[in-house]
Amino acid sequence: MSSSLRTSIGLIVALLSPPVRGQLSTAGAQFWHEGSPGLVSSLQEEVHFGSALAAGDFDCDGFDDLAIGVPDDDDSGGALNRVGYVTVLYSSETGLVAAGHQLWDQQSLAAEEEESEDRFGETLVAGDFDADGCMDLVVGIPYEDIGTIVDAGAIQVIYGAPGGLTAAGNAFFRQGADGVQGAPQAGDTFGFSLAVGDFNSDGSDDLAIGPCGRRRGCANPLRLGGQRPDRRRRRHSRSWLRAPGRAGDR
Ligand SMILES: [Ca+2]
Ligand SMILES: [Ca+2]
Ligand SMILES: [Ca+2]
Ligand SMILES: [Ca+2]
Repeated sequence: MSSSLRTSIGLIVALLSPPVRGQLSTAGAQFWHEGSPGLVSSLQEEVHFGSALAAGDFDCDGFDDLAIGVPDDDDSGGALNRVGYVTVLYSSETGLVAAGHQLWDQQSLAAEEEESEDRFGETLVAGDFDADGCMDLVVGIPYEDIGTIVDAGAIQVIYGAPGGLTAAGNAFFRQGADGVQGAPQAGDTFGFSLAVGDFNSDGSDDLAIGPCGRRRGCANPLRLGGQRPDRRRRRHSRSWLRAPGRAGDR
């Protein structure tokens, strides 16, 4: 790997805690990148693998797993630029493993189309919004266009389950729909920042979504805790993305 390529593709280093309490160590550290052995994605330049990360036990097996944003990945053989996707690595007692990893993008969730400059996975956060004990994943799509409104932004929620993150019940949120306040405007970049907390102390996680545009800098807390959003209006996945994943340019 050339030094210039090394700096442009993005890399993940996972440091494991040794038995000594309270210390991180490079002993047993793992090194992941696009094209790592066992991953279906191939090594490409300037995809920014790992520019967003979120950890959580998505398959509820007691080991924390890792979601990795790859927001500047192209798709459709390069016809679409910077659509983005998310790789999810699952863990075992030896650390993160490639086996069973998942790729998620807007094609696999079918809530919205893939378009150039969506940057799916620009931001990530994990929380247990339906309080089932499995962590769920929120994917920010801050450059999603809503109709002709450029870069209005949106988020995608993917729920955890004993078999891993599942497209079943996945939810797409944007401003001005499904109870989310505000109207989407060009450049709002809704979903550019995300935070999880139990804001109403009911035992299930809630989600805060910002910034609602750099001009206003507001937050638009959206409570997702307690129960799943209304699924009747959601379209479900077209495909299950456990490895070997989908065909394409990855
Ligand atoms: Ca796990
Ligand atoms: Ca899109
Ligand atoms: Ca959950
Ligand atoms: Ca709550």
